Amino acid sequence: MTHEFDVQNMTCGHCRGTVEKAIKAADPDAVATVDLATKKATVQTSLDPTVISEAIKNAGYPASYVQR
Ligand SMILES: [Cu+2]
Repeated sequence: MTHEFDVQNMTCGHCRGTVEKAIKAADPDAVATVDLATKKATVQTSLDPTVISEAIKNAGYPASYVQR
């Protein structure tokens, strides 16, 4: 499943890398695209999306799941 998240507080490539790492730590098999301009993360994962948004939050970037 592909899920979309709004991610706050991302300002630069470093933030983006941190968010990507957090997603990969939660699910090593995830395919993640993090867009700085739109502040969105698109994540292909078999995990529950709340697990992913929690992982992003714990990395310091408040994330909310965008229902589709
Ligand atoms: Cu940054």
